[in-house]
Amino acid sequence: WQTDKASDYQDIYYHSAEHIAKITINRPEVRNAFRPQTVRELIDAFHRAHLDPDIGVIILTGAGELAFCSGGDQRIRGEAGYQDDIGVEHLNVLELQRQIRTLPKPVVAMVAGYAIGGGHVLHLICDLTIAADNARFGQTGPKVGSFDGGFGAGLMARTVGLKKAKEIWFLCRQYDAAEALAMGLVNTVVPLAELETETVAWCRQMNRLSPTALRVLKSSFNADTDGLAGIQELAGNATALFYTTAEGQEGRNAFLEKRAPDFQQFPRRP
Ligand code: 2NE
Repeated sequence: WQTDKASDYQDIYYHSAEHIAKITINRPEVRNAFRPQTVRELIDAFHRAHLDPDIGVIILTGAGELAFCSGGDQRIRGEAGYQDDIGVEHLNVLELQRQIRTLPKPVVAMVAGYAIGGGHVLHLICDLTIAADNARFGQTGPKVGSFDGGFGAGLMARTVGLKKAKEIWFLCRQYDAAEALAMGLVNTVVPLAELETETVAWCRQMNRLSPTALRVLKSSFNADTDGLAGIQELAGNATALFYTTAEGQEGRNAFLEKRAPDFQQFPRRP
């Protein structure tokens, strides 16, 4: 992996290799819990990977073998969110969730150890999850006075079914990797020592496929759940593809050349 020297992140790492970006939450002393700064840096890193034409697939992971992420840092939880350095309270992880969901490249959660609370929702939001055999999953919200009724509830129900999703939230149990696989919460489970090799193999396989097909498919999976925002995402791909056609370009050219557009030259296909 190459370290990104341009960034001066405190809470995360950004690495890249072979058209893969690897974004790592680096707060192992708190099981990779996030604070507002962590989330701000993650948003910046995902933005970077999104815009980099050399990157096809993104991995999200946690430093060390004990945790992927344990959710919001409870030590700095104030009365209306998680406090930053100047005392402003945030729930900016919700913005990060939307970003991971809508950025047009596959995002793979690489989970060793705990994916708990808001950290569990982060892996859920990722397109695929590769789990090590020591991974443990669960929500804690009702135990610690919190909940995620957005994607945390709705996407969970779509992923594992309504009954199981309610069990996960209502009982706050933890599930091991085999149980997570059985309920469709993860894509595969591998020995801890093989976690990164296997994850990279999945990423390489996706990178050999058509980026446009993957892009449109990702937005298609969102379209039926995300209402007009989902349709906007899917339709944006249609617009971008239309821009690449001679028919789309005729409209732009005619405007720039101050003439009437000639759309008659294009077929009206059945
Ligand atoms: C993650 C888990 C299950 C790990 O257990 P274990 O036994 O392996 O470790 P331990 O001893 O609990 O944790 C090690 C150190 O990490 C800190 C602990 O306090 C401990 O610190 P020291 O005693 O060594 O000083 N730590 C762990 N998680 C932390 C956290 N989230 N914030 C701050 N410090 C944390 C176990 O630690 C656990 O259950 N952690 C809490 C999980 C949790 O409840 N997360 C918040 C859920 S709410 C949320 O994330 C959220 C939301 O619901 C809606 C919007 C946004 C966020």
